[in-house]
Amino acid sequence: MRIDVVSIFPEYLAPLELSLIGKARQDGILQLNVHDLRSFTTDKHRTVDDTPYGGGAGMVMKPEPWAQALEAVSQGGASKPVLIVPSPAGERFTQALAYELAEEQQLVFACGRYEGIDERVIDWAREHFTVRPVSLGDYVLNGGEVAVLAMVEAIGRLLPGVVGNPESLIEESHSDGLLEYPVYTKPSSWREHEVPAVLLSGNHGKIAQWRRHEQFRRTVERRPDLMDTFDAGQLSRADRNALAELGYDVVGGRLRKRPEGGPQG
Ligand code: ABV
Repeated sequence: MRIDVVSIFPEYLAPLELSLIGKARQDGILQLNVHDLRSFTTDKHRTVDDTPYGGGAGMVMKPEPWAQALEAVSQGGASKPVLIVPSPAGERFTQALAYELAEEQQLVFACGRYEGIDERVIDWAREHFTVRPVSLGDYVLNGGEVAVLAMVEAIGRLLPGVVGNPESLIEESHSDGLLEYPVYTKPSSWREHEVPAVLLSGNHGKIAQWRRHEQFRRTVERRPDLMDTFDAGQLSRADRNALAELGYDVVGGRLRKRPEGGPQG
């Protein structure tokens, strides 16, 4: 995969030289280039922003340096590259979107600063790219760079050969719509806190069932919104019993929360 990142703070992307993503670059699995937007300006002051038409606070990124940068990075390739524009006004970045983007030949990330990029860049870019404004979550950063660090890591680790043991990709939080179960290592007793006895039992059926129950328990507690969209169509009797204890019944392949104080609650 080829990834190009355009930013006025290319040094912000330095962590992409480290760890698994850095290794993927060294191994040639990932070809990642970071570009300084200012190198595509032509004026003496290397200006990238200007005041907003219509008034208001802050500055807007000028269109021409962006057009020059995006033209420079989108040379060649069989398919249109995907242009990802981090923005609190974008669609949510999810594990499902990470899997989808991991299939692309080329991704280009456009890191905006100030109040945003002149919207005409987004319109013009649709001729050359598949444009995806993407949000990491409902909070505001100073620019897209930190969002790009997160997205490149989430996408890069899905490329074949980046994560050493592919099995560790399978059982992760969010892959099956539930949060991950808690994990423990030695010693079995630590500062008067004990590892749950079932994990020391050697009974792998019971361990799998306990972990599944913990996934449900955690998801109910921390992310009840995920229970509403969970695919409950193919659950085992043990799963349905665990969910009943947590106050959820299966109705038409979905989970339905039993009214507080109702039967089984
Ligand atoms: C991009 N906040 S993504 C540019 N959550 C500026 C702010 C910002 C992003 C996000």
